[in-house]
Amino acid sequence: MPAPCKGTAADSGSATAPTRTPAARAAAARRRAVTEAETDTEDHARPHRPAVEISDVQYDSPAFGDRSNRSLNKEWVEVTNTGRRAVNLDGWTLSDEDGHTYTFQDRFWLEGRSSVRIHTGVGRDTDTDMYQDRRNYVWDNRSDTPTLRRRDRFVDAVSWGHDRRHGGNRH
Ligand SMILES: [Ca+2]
Repeated sequence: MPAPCKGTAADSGSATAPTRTPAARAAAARRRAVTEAETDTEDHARPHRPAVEISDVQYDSPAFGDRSNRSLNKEWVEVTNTGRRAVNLDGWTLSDEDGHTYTFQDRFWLEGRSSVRIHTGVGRDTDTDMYQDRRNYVWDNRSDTPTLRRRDRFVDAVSWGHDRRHGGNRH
């Protein structure tokens, strides 16, 4: 399959930029406080890159078409924590372009330097494999953009197929 291309994260580096007015400073301080609170569990060695990213996607199940649970589970998105510290994914979501959203299970910690695959079908969650428990494919084979968010804030996304015309509903 064609390699998905990476999306670009919104730049969060402006919090440390010099500011000129008290109001701007206050706003910057608020932003900084929020940023620091939210990046507390991330890898501080690379503050401008998300420590957690979408590292791989198999959007076209090799067993495409039969819609068996086994086939559904061969459709997956892999999420990797590239940082050293474990990250709590409580409240994180993974969505497709149509708004189908998977919410990570409560209190799930992704260990540093480790990955978890989010399978489309039904299964029992483990530290390395989690399941959306869907009865149909979710990642469109023609074009789609799995998007990872942390409480509605963009973290990472990958896209494929957007050089082609949209149309149809082939999963
Ligand atoms: Ca698919």
